[in-house]
Amino acid sequence: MQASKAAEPVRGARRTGKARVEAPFVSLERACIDLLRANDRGGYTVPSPRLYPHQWAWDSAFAAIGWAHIDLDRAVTELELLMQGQWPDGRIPHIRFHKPSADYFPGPDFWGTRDRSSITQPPVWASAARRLLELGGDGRRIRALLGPIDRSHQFFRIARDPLGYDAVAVVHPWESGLDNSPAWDSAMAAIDPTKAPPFQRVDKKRVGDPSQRPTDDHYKRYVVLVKAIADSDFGPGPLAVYDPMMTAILARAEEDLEWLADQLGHSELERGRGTRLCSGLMSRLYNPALERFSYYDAAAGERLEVDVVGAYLPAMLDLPVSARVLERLRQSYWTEWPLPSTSPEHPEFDPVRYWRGPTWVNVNWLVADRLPGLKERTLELIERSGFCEYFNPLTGEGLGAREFSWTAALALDWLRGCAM
Ligand code: 2M8
Repeated sequence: MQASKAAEPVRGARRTGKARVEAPFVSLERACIDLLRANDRGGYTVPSPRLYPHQWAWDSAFAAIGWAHIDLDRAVTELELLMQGQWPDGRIPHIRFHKPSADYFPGPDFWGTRDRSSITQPPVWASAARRLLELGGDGRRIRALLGPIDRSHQFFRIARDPLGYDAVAVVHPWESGLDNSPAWDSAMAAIDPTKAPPFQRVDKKRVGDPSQRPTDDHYKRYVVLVKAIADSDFGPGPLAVYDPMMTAILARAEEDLEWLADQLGHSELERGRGTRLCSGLMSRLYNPALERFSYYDAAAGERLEVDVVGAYLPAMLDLPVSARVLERLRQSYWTEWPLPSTSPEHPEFDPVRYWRGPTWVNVNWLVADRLPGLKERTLELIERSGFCEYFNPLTGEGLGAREFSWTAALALDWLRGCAM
């Protein structure tokens, strides 16, 4: 499919800043395009202008998927800039700080780096590159990304699998992308918040209602981990939790990288890594009694049975148990506005606090082709509440940042008839 040329703005829609991006929309598709253009910083897309003014890794890959429907060359540039931030050991930093900004904490000085963070994020960039090629992106430019993408995948095996499980263990909740999920609570309990150096949060000022953001106690622990990683020469630090969702995303990315290598003639790629990750998921993290996946705290040697959406996300893959896991997910997570990020039955479920209950468009996008009705319901939610960062799964209220890029990018991908 060829990306079509962007249409002119539609009259009558409400404006915020330069873009017409607030519900009700005259044209949702038009509003998605306007939002991505408004959040473009000349080659990379900020997740949201006020709360997240830098380049975040998985946000950027999702934005590239949106851009592919507007301007394929611009979409490839997004991934090129993302890969340019790569560390020598292959990791793609979860944040790249292109310009200084007082609007975000922690900045590079806190990370102990010049212009990038020292942890990574869910590796969705191979899957984004695949989408770009499928939509007609420049094969020569995309081929040049395959070596760096390959090295970014190898980083997980070298530095994020301490027990040799053929799975991914995150070293910071921020690395998982689901930062504040109850999945990390028990491992984070071992991190001493009193060790945090003095710091000033900016996020609470940007999102008016602090009940939608992590608590100060959690933030102190995040900061302690950032410092511990810097102090260990950017090695793993004290936390390592095997994460089924991150592992599933990498397994999908490995499949997509193999597909790209076949299409573009990249013969150096080592094959079969995706299959190994699927075996790791099944043998190490699947719990047949619960019909979902577990987390595993490698530092404590403890299996963690937490009922959060990430425990079901491996069902995005063709695993022998996927149908069963999807059925469970539908039974427990089909709220008024699915999917909540934490089961409503979980004692820590909170419908407004970030990653502890709200619905997120990127999570839905990852499984939507396997859960009939989810795509339509999510588009309805965006039509109704706008391009919010996340949404109350019970009421549909929009929460967190407004003008949030991946909400628009992935909605546009759906509207143009694509599925993961
Ligand atoms: C959130 O994470 C950042 C830290 O990386 C933050 O709260 O400051 C998460 O939702 C993460 O998944 C996302 O990539 C980032 C930017 O949208 O915001």
